[in-house]
Amino acid sequence: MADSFKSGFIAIIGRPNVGKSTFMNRVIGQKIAIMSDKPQTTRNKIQGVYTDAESQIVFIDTPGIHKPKHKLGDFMVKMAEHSLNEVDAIMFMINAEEGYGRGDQFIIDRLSNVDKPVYLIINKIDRVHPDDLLPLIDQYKEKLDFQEIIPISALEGNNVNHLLKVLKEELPEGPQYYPEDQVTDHPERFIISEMIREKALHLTREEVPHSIAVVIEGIKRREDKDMVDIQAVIIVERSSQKGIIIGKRGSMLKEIGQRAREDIEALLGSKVFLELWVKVQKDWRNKQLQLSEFGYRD
Ligand code: GDP
Ligand code: MG
Ligand code: K
Repeated sequence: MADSFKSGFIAIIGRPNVGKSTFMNRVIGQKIAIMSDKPQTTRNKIQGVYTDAESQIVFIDTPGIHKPKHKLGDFMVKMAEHSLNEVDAIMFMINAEEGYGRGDQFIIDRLSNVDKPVYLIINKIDRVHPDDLLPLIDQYKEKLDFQEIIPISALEGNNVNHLLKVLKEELPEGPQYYPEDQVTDHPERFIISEMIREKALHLTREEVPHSIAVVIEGIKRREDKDMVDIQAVIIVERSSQKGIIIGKRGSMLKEIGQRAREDIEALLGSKVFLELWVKVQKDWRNKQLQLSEFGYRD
């Protein structure tokens, strides 16, 4: 490994059908393509991990940043802005064939609250005459101060290597977060854990400290039906806190689970079976460093 290995997180955002999945497929390759064929992947927030000899780029799709079909609430929008502030750079992808639209305005409004470099990626340039790009560029330039504007064709590959090179330059020096052969993960884990944590704090009227943690131990979509199984553990530091969260004959934990499940179902767009339990673990914050997952970096 080179001694100045670079790594980081890049959010890909953009309206549906602009070519985000196509770009991921091209960059990450075959394995992710199989997943992206499923219609729910766009709601699934898959992330792709690109690794080469000197860098690792973790691409994430940010829930709540796209104009929602139904109202997901302020919480989601806040979470989306929060997670955009956690990444190293943002790729805002548009379709060269289309003009500026309301969906873009929604995204640009979110982006204007975010203090990270934003790259405007104009995709599908194979479909337009080069002369048509300039007015489009001018139109978007007015809306936001982009770090750079890069036209590509995700389908045919034009300029994709250049884009990767530019993105790599944006990344800080850092570790390899994921093994080379791991190309996807569930970035929605963090949001799901925050949803559960929020319910726990709210329903116990904050009788437990904010430092409680929720760790998602498993997320799996059932093959045969539209159902996602999730196992999560609420970690507290004292057994008295465990008692509060479990409640009388488990009533509190049941309520937390029920409310969290409703939010998670809205997030994932499918039914959820949520298993929730509570564990006492002293000093868990010190152990936090061992959790390399995105979202646990304070
Ligand atoms: P997403 O919803 O943003 O993930 O968009 P997809 O990657 O699913 O792409 C939507 C459609 O646009 C698909 O039919 C792709 O084949 C097509 N597409 C994506 N990128 C390009 C491109 O660079 N050129 C052309 N001509 N079509 C593209
Ligand atoms: Mg897609
Ligand atoms: K996607």
